[in-house]
Amino acid sequence: MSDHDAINRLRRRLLTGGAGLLAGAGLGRAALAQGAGFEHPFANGARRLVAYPEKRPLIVLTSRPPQLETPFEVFNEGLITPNDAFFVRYHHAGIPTAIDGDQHVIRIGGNAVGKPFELSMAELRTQFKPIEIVAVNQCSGNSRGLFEPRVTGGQLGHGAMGNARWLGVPLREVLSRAELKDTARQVTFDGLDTALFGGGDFVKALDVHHALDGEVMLAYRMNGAELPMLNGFPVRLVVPGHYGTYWVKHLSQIDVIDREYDGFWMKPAYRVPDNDCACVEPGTAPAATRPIGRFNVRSFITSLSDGARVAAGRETVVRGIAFDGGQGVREVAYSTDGGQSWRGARLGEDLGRYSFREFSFAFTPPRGRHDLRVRAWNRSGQSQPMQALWQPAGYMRNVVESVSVTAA
Ligand SMILES: Nc1nc2c(c(=O)[nH]1)N[C@H]1C(S)=C(S)[C@@H](COP(=O)(O)O)O[C@H]1N2
Ligand SMILES: [Mo]
Repeated sequence: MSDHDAINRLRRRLLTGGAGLLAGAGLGRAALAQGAGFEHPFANGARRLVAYPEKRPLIVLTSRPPQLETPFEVFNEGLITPNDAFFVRYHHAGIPTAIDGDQHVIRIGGNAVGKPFELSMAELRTQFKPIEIVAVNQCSGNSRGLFEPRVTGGQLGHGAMGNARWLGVPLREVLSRAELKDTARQVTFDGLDTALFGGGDFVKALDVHHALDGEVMLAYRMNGAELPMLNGFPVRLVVPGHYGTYWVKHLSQIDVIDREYDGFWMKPAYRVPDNDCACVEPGTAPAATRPIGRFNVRSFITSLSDGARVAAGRETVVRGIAFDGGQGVREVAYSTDGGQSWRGARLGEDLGRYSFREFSFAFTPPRGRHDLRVRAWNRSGQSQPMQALWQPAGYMRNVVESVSVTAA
């Protein structure tokens, strides 16, 4: 069987096995039967684990549209998040359930191009030189469920992120065929999903100089395979170092325009307080906002979960991951006494400055409870706050997290 047949078979499987599940009134019976319980460490944190098409059982936030979180243990299995474990985020219930990858085209236009054109997937694959970047995709609201005081929006744990090897064509190369005018100011991106129950179509925008940076890409492979349907088959935008909201899936329309785009999903949605910390006093509203941008610095212990038991008096190697918005991780420090004293962790394999970076440290705990914390710095010296920052949308949590373990 050729690669092509295999892919078609996959799409058909999705259509028959998944259409009812995805487009119907919610979860199918087959999926429900697999549903085990899962509890986030915050009020109303009870979730179900369900296997959607092309996915292993993931933590369900909503079923229509599907919004799925990666169980945190997955991040301890390796630096790359497998496609079948990669989180899923949609805004609208009108998601595509079957796409013929060979018929799909991206329309390129807008009032600031001299030459609008249509690009087929075959042209995208064969007429350009692809690039590959390992990059983290993280939802702006990752970890939102932990905000204090609580905020509205999807109550997520830490699983709305993932790290993958993306293969695709730099947007710059594609747009070079469109003869951009001097008036070009922003580029907008639209995908095949539609708003079934109101709310504007999900359209995002980047400034033209960002869109043309040679790294923003039209990705058609993820970890050596086609994109899973739920992660944007057959092509999505990858915006390295930037929050997932810009990574438009099932990309179908790109417009270069002569103004700042002000559609709902750029304004008022997905904005952060326009100051250095992107934060405000808890419970207050920001005076001014800007569109959310790059990731701040984060780090997580992955090999031990909160409440874990470890052997007293024996060396335990603790592992974890750190990442930032593209400077790259320079240093990770760890504390085993709740943040009173810190030492340097060992950094592991470097898959590039947009990737998760592994770290580890050895710890020989005496009997009792230990509050483990990790804190990362990037190459420009930015780090993580010891006290959580707050903002009304619940974006950009990056406080130093605490993992409490008991040695016995
Ligand atoms: N077409 C489309 N693309 C989209 C979205 C969407 O609702 N529709 N959501 C965005 C948001 S907010 C995030 S966090 C990422 C999530 O990517 P994933 O579902 O592949 O994990 O997709 C982005 N791309
Ligand atoms: Mo998101």
